[in-house]
Amino acid sequence: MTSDFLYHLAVNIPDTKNPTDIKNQFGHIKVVCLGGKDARMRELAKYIHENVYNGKSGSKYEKDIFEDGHRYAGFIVGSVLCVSHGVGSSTMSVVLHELIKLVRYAKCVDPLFIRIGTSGGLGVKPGTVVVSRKGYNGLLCSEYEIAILGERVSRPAYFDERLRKDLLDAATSPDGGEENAFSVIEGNTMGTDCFYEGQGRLDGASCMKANGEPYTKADKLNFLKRCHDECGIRNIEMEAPMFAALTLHCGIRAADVCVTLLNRLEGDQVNSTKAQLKDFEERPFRLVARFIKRHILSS
Ligand code: R2B
Ligand code: URA
Repeated sequence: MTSDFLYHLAVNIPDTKNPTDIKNQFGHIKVVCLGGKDARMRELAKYIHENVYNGKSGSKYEKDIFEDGHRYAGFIVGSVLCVSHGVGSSTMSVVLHELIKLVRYAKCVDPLFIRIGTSGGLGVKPGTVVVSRKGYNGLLCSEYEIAILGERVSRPAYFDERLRKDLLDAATSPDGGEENAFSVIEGNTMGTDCFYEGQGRLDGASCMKANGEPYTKADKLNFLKRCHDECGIRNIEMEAPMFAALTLHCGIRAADVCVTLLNRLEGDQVNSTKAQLKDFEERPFRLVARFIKRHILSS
């Protein structure tokens, strides 16, 4: 394309061969952090300003650079771009396509994409942070299937190994001790297209099996135990397979870092208090900020 308009970000690139403005604004970006909510991404930018750059990022990190698109929010802080992606794969894939094009037009060098999210845990203590190895879909296959031109296209859905190891390394201090008062583990992540029935919940508007009968608590627990025992799934969210597959397909190194808000073997309702939610949601910030300091800005 000789020109491009990234519609949902309201970013115009009149000359893709010579995208001077885009290079000036985004060419220095090394890490793109993605998370569901606009406000959380604004907080992440502030957190990185304070904790990675010691208050001296020199960035207008509170300004939403994608506000004209009215869909997603974006904040630049130093060499980090924090962007919201909404709920679910279809919503996130739109912003992901446009961001991948953006970093390519800007000629960013080996940019890393890291999703910082929330999830339901499987057999792990609420508040645990899971760094994903592979994404699994709701049929317990590690793939992302999408219809393209009337055909099923299936793509592998695993995350970058080196990036995952570096993130796990950031959980421990240089002397080998734990850096955090919370656990950081690796595990596989199921990403579903439905928060309720897709995740085997009993608190949705419908809880119905394929045969048209309602499913029971025992059915739910059987399924969740299969996820845990047969597939090594430790958390459930709504984007992992698509995110892993699209980044892998486009040659972008990516990671999924999610805190677990509850243990799904014990219940379905997310009823953490506001203070608990704030503490939990900040945990992936702490890990990713330490990773950026240790592995990105020091090199
Ligand atoms: C985790 O939380 C959201 C649903 O509440 C969804 O975006 C996800 O993956
Ligand atoms: N997000 C999800 O997708 N599932 C949960 O159980 C919690 C957060």
